[in-house]
Amino acid sequence: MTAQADIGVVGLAVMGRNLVLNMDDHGVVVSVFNRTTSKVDEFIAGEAAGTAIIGTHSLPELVASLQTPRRVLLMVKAGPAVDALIETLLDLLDPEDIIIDGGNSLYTDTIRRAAHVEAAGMAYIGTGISGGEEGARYGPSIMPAGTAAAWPHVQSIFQGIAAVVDDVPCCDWIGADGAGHYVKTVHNGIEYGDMQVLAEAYDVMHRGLGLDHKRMGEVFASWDEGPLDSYLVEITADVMNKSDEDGSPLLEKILDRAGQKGTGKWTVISSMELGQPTTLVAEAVYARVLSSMLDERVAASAVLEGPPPTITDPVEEVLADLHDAMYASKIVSYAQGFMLLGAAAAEHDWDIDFASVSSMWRGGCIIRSRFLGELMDVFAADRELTSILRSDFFSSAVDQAQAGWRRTIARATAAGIPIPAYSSALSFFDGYRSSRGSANLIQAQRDYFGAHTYERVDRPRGEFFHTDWV
Ligand code: NBP
Repeated sequence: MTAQADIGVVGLAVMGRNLVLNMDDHGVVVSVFNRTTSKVDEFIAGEAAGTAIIGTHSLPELVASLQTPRRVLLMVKAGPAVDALIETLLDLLDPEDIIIDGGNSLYTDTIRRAAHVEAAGMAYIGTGISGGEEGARYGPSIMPAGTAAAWPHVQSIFQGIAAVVDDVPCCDWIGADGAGHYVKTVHNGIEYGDMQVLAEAYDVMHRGLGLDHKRMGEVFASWDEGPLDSYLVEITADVMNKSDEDGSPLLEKILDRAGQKGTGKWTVISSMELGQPTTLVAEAVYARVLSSMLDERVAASAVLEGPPPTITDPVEEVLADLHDAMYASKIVSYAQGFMLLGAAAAEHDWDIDFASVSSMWRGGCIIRSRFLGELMDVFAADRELTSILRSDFFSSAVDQAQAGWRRTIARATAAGIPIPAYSSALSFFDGYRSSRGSANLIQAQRDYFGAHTYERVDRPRGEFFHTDWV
């Protein structure tokens, strides 16, 4: 086999196939391999017919087809398959060659793998790729990190196939080892949050106000014209308008039992480990967990009473407030997500540029939105900013939305409609803006039962006191 391909891709499931076709569209010569080799033949004879894509039937054949430095992109199921492929490739590749993992790997696995591959003299890139099938085919958001020396060898390929917003590709170098997969994980966590704030708006409109699906579709479509303009709001409007075969709204035929694959949970676990209050994502994950306990909920609904889920205030007022509740909650969620990124960057010594991350998320990925452009501007104006809530733009946006946000929570709570994302975001906001809260009592209790000591407001920080409380 002649070494003619620019990059080899292992894994021809939905993501791998579409990325390969995208690369081919951009003049990149790709050779491909899949464990089940019949899928290589089907791909070459089918979707890839007439392209320059090269099919191979073994990893040695794939490696032999590549120009040096060899670039091998793994697009396989995250987990042990990645480790097994790396071990085989280390025997086949030369120093300076590059192994790239484009799956949804856990960032701690990527840190371990990067060290392992670099110790063998090769380069390792772990990259988040967002946007699903459509993004992979026509322009995803790509978040690569790892061996910095490898970036110039993949930059033109990655930036060439990525989504583009305002002439800027939604792909840039994130940092060392697991930084790219970490950024992708937080992206997915934020995605859980964005979906939850939309689900809560639907519940308030549907059960609380009794709006029909056409009207709800119009409300979501109108929100897509303003500061909430985003892919997820747009598709939510489409979902409202979709009818089943009998003409009734399809949405009401779907079991309210949400699935999850783990990246939201990883975000929350990491936030706990790093001591960061990423509360809205946590509530979004827990809301999915509670939703999945369907039998338990059905049994509980037979014995537990609550108020009728009816909101009787004027519809237009409720909708205007609901919009503000969504917007303010979303601002808090992104503030929390970037605080988490900042803590992870400090912990792992990653030099993550928040303006660049916001820019990369503006296109190609599920959370793409107008909001991310504003976020990018805020971070670009102040590279030291730790929380967007302290920026002029977002503090004034929250200020304007605050009254409607509070009224929405009051109405939903009085009507017994769960709004964990809105209310946890507001509790965070109220705690975050308080220079004195209630943790003095926690410290007193801890000192009472466990002699854990406390600091005093009238003494320098770092001096600890214990009281004999009885
Ligand atoms: P899947 O995650 O469904 O994985 C299927 C691929 O992995 C097939 O090519 C399969 O080969 C291969 N594979 C498996 Br499973 N075990 C293997 C092993 N031990 N050795 C070699 N190959 C193995 O594919 P996907 O949905 O295209 O996703 C690929 C990656 O991208 C995943 O990490 C996923 O989390 C991530 N991702 C997916 C999406 C999405 O929307 N689907 C979006 C963003 C990121 P086979 O054909 O022989 O079984």
